[in-house]
Amino acid sequence: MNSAVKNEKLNNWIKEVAEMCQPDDIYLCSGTKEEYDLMMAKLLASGSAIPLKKRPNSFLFRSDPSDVARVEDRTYISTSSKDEAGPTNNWVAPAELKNTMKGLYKGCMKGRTMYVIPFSMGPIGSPISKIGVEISDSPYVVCNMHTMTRVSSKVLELLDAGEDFIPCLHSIGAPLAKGQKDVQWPCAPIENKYISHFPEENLIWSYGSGYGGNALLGKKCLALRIASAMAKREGWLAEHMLILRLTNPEGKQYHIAAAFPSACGKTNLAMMQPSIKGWKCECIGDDIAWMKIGTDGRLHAINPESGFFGVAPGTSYDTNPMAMDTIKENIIFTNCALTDDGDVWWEGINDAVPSHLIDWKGHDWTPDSQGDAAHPNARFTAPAAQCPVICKDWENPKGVPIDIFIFGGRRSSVVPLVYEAYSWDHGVFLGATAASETTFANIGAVGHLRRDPFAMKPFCGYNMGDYFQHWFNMGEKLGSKAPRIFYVNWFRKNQDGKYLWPGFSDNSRVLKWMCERVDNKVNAEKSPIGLLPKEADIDLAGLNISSENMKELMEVSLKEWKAEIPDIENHFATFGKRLPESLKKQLKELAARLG
Ligand code: SAT
Ligand code: MN
Repeated sequence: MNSAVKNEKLNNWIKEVAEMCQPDDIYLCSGTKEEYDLMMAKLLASGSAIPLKKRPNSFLFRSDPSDVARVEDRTYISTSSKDEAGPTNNWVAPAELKNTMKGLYKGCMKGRTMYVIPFSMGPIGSPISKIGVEISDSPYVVCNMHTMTRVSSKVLELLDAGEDFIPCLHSIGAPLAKGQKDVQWPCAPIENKYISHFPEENLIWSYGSGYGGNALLGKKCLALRIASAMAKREGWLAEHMLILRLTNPEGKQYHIAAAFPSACGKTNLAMMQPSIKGWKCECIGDDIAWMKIGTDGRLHAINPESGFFGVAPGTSYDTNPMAMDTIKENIIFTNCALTDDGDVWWEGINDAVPSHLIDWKGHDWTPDSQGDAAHPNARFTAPAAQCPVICKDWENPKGVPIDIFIFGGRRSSVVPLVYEAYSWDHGVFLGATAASETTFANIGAVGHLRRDPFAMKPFCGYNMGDYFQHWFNMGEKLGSKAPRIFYVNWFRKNQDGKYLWPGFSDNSRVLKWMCERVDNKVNAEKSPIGLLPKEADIDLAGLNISSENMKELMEVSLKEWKAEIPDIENHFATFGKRLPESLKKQLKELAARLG
């Protein structure tokens, strides 16, 4: 190791893991630029990284075709009883799961270097932050962790000063025999992949995948699954939410936290540039929010990450110009296509489809080829500080006070563009019943409707019935200082399958209405599902949208909504005794309003 670790718990853990995984070498990471360059040089030499002529200090990676997204089927919440993990999680008893995984970990780092990566989620030293140490045998993970988290030797100093850390063990599960040549993206077959969490002891064990949330353990594993369980115990919130600051023409600021499932446009909304005059939007985070009640009694949010792991396909100067300007240099691209002049390309990046590309699998591609050139879950890893509209308070350890919560998902029908909850409890009901058509962000069936409560179905580290109750409890603590809650659907389609709402920068029109509701500037119309905007109250100035389209967008069909009730009942039934009474009450009230 290039430097000694003084912390006893860390030292013992490193020894224990090294004995089990048997790496050739151990390397303690310090988080410097030199270290990043060194790792990249290794990845270039091994042929894993492809330098991009068109983007300084940027590299393209191609994953194994079996390792392209999170694997929810192979993700476990291992609590002592199955009931604690609840119906939304896969469960295996801790002793059994550890036993299985120890068998896989044995000798799994042979022929490789074991990297010890000390990192902070949230600004280093902030009382709201948490420390993790990831052990990984992937230099690609080291580079990504540098961007997505704060990797630093200062974190070790905090450990020396007595702070605790969350151990995050990761192996790609591909030992090398002596003389064996490495492949471009080593990983284990799907049946050997395990993404395991032991929330009762704040521990993460991941095996077999090198991709995104499966491998960058600070993200979904620590900042959501483990943190949500900690937040429940400690009385705060760890949520799958973007955070943005909206400023109105008079200079008043509003802070919005919004939960949408993976690949439903959180990054686009977080960096959105309003199409309405005089309004300004700044980005604080695009994926995760940690929120605590401050001394002022309000809920304050921080973004625990320091980078964006954004979906590339569909990102363009039309849809998200700020992301395009963020990813000009110092970027890791994964599973994008490569142009002949050394740039990345993906479906939707611009109108011009090149006549020749190398696709994400490394094969020649022309517009006549079958299949996409970039994988639909291709990603960019980008430093948040490079975003032109990053908010000056994005690293403020005090966080920003949240005014508005938004829930939503992808629904081609039924759900209107926007509505407001009648109360906090009704808002919790909206979060708990949120549904979305599934995307490529998880390996599994795409496009089918699933209930994804609070966009946390894949990320809640304990029984989701208890999670709902935790939200009710937080509302009680917040009282009149609780944020207002809204539900949106940018994705409603007409009968021809065309989107009814332009989305992107025009979503500012919907956010403006929310701010005006918060300020009691506009009344809303009561409907069975919640409070709807009055026709004239969504600012459509400069937007070419027909009033028929607006009507269709805002339509609440009693018949369609009545048909949702049995589905919600089934969804709720899965939580059994853990389903809060308040949710049953909300469902009854909805049914009564629908008549
Ligand atoms: O792969 S990640 O889990 O980090 C991305 C996502 O699904 O949101
Ligand atoms: Mn996400």
